[in-house]
Amino acid sequence: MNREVLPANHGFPARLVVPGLYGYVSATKWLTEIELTTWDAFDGYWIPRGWAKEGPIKTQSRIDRPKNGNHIGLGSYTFGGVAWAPTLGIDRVEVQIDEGPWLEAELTVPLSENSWVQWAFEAEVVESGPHTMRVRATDGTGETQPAERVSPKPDGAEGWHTIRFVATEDA
Ligand SMILES: Nc1nc2c(c(=O)[nH]1)N[C@H]1C(S)=C(S)[C@@H](COP(=O)(O)O)O[C@H]1N2
Ligand SMILES: [Mo]
Repeated sequence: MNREVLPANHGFPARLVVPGLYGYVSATKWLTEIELTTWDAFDGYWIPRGWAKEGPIKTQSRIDRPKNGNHIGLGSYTFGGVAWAPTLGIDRVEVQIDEGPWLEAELTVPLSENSWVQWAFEAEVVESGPHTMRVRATDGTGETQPAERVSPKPDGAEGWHTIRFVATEDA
């Protein structure tokens, strides 16, 4: 890792990472034994515990700036966060402030279709008081992440990340 022998706390002697799959079905580490079997004949550790056998990473996006509950000043503000859709890539990220229109954020150039993409959205905050903000991403196939919330179990969370922030004159 980083051109050095894999350290024990990162999984020595072997670390398996499969792009596009959640860790629980792909990120084996601290390998002690390999058994040759078939997909149907074997269930990994988490499967009998109620998690799905296949765990493709879902298209997701997140608001990091501001944090939920933050106070921000009136005037120009750069909202920001990340989005990811391995192995499809991120096509676009849109944000919605209060009940306004969905507007496209700017994206950084991703390292690959598998990597997280940073997004930024500059806006003029003119109304003081509480506001709501939502974000949603669209992947390389044109599919937009679903609005409805779904819990992580059994195969990954869904829903549009939503935060509240307060605009004040003296933040
Ligand atoms: N040996 C071993 N490998 C494991 C696990 C574990 O408990 N033991 N947990 C898995 C889960 S659930 C995840 S999310 C990833 C986390 O990898 P990380 O250390 O890079 O966060 O490792 C996976 N590999
Ligand atoms: Mo996990």
